[in-house]
Amino acid sequence: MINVIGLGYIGLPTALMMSTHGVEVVGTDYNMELVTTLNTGQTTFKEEGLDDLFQEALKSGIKFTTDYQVTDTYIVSVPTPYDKFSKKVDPCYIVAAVKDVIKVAPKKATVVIESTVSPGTIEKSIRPVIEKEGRQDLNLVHAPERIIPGNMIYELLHNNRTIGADDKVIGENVKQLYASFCQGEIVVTDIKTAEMTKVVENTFRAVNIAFANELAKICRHDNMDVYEIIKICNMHPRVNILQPGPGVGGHCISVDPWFLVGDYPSLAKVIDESMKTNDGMPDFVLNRIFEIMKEKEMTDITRVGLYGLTYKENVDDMRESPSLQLLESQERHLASGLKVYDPFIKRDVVKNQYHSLDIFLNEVDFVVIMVKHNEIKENMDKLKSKVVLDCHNICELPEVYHI
Ligand code: SAJ
Repeated sequence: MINVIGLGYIGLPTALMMSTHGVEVVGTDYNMELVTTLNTGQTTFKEEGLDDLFQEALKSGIKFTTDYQVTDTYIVSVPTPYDKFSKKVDPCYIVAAVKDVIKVAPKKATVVIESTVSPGTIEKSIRPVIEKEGRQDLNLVHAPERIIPGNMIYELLHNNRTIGADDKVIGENVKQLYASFCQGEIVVTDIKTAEMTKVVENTFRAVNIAFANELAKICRHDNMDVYEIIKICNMHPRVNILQPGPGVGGHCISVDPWFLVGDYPSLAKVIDESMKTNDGMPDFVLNRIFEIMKEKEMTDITRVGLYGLTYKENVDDMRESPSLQLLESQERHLASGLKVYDPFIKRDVVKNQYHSLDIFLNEVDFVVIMVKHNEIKENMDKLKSKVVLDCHNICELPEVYHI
């Protein structure tokens, strides 16, 4: 039996996937409310295909509880925040989960950590925890998750994976477990390499996006079309530039690269600058709104609306989202009034938030497309009479503004 600890964005789909592939699974989370929701037959977030997988897993006998199980394999998938000041990873949730596992784990059990951590974290922060309790018999393994919100189910099945272990045999055993559902290639390596590869993957993307954002600023300054330029450059066989945007959100690409800056401040220069570039984009958009209002002789900020609150398209996750950062910046500048709408956010989370696209559009003359949800792509004609700042180059109406 596998005990999956932490039933969030990664733990839940992973537990369901194993359960539907012949593995006996118990999911544990210390959040009683979350466990109750799952036990009443409902999922806790929206994700393509998740509900169907959940129903299938219930039929396969998956269980959810707040109790840690006595078993030989644990998978820990809890969040890893970072300290905003030092930029270092904060492994407190992993430490807490491992301490709880130690209390019940039988001799020689394997503890697989899926949560993203910076290189050396397991050695520096987790191993001492098990040693302090005299539990050197436990096997620590790192199997960083790699799935992208919006396409999690497909990617769980098809992505390649990395398993880091001290011992090849233990690594191979864990590989067999993941191979129960994973059709990709599974590489076994050591723990520190596995930790580093995960952070590097997200850093690669963050730096590439920062490059695109920097190009957007250069092109804005000299009146060039950044999208046309990136499109042509990407026709070169060895160039693959990502897309500029209103900023980078989510709990991965906007967070993980900071771990390297925090641990290697005098070495991680390109990464540091890239992160600052991406973090500066919501302010850049705010400034574009100001410029466009001036050009259009608009003075009423309450007639301006942000479309989208989530960190990217077609998900309901708002963590670190560029829209939230922009609204915070508005407040820091002692201003208020921007209207907001997102079809995926049903509760009121910010001021002046709307829950109907049509009512929102009735109340604004200037729409800023912050997120490229399918909904707005399908309703582009409703923006015909509006001033539009399209941060994703998805709107083909004439006279649209870009970042
Ligand atoms: N973004 C851009 N321009 C782009 C692509 C994305 O501005 O060309 C923005 C998005 O709008 C979003 C942010 O970047 O705000 C991040 O979105 P994303 O879709 O690139 O990635 P995440 O954070 O949802 O998921 C990433 C993935 N990592 C990589 O692609 C290397 C995923 O595979 C990881 O599992 C996940 O991080 C994680 O948990 O680490």
